[in-house]
Amino acid sequence: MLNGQIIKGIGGFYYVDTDNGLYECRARGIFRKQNITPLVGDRVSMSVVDEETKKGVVEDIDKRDTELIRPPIANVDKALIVFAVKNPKPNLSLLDRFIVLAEKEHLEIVIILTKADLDDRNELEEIQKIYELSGYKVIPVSNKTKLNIDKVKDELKNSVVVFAGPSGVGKSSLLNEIDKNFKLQTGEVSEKIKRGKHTTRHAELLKLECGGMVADTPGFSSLTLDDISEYDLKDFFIEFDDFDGCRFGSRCIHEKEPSCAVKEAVENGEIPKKRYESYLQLLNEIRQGKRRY
Ligand SMILES: Nc1nc2c(ncn2[C@@H]2O[C@H](COP(=O)(O)OP(=O)(O)OP(=O)(O)O)[C@@H](O)[C@H]2O)c(=O)[nH]1
Ligand SMILES: [Mg+2]
Ligand SMILES: [Zn+2]
Repeated sequence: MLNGQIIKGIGGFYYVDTDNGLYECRARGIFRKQNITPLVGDRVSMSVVDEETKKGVVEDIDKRDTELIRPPIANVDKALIVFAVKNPKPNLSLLDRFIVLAEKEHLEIVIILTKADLDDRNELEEIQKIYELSGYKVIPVSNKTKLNIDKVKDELKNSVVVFAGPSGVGKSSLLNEIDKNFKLQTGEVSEKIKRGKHTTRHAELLKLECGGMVADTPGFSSLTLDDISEYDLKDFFIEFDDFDGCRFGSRCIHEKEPSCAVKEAVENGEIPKKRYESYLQLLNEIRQGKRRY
């Protein structure tokens, strides 16, 4: 038996990186029966079927430290959430959904705003202000002018990081700037509808010269918050934490309750209105989703 990590999965094959090299593995049938899908990032035990052709079988999956369903990846400790300021137009509701899912997994979060070179109406600054006020680190980037590529590199040191965001925002382009050896495929954004073309098809973990690992992933265009209850949602909007003086204490969901410190902070501009509106929208979606079942 060998220990290793799945760095890529394509069409039922899992590529396991071990001290003895890279193996192409099938998963044991029992996983399918138990409804377990191996994920990129999984630490596994594998048996060798043929050493010559480097073929094997994934026998066992270690307990995951963290797990994301979209993009599908296990055991990362940090998420670089990548959105473009333009082409495609940033969907902040989608950004907030991803933040919620990443907070739920206790990932460290950094927001990367790409295509700064296309920002002719100062939209980048507006978005940056919102998320910095919420407490997040925001890095404006341009893969064209190479703005802040070094700052992104600093974020990758000694960490296992996932790049996540919609199609066409420049995740693979940014990784190619970080390491010229990656040579990841990048794709045009459609002229007419200004959307990405889903160029990256599979999540892939790549080794960094500085010691860490980074995962390029396929872009996504929607996210649902299936496993989160309406009472837990507030815990994943970290800016609410600073305001705990609600009359109903920790039971307050900051919606219709009187003397709510969070609502007051929104009025005062201490919590961004956009984020609070996003919170209410997600709260309602969760309730409607629950009613369906
Ligand atoms: N102007 C400008 N264009 C960029 C920048 N970064 C990427 N692009 C372009 O945006 C397009 C999409 O880039 P990709 O790197 O393929 O985007 P992606 O996020 O990996 O997309 P998926 O793999 O589909 O999820 C390409 O045509 C890039 O040349 C940038 O900073 N500025
Ligand atoms: Mg890509
Ligand atoms: Zn409240």
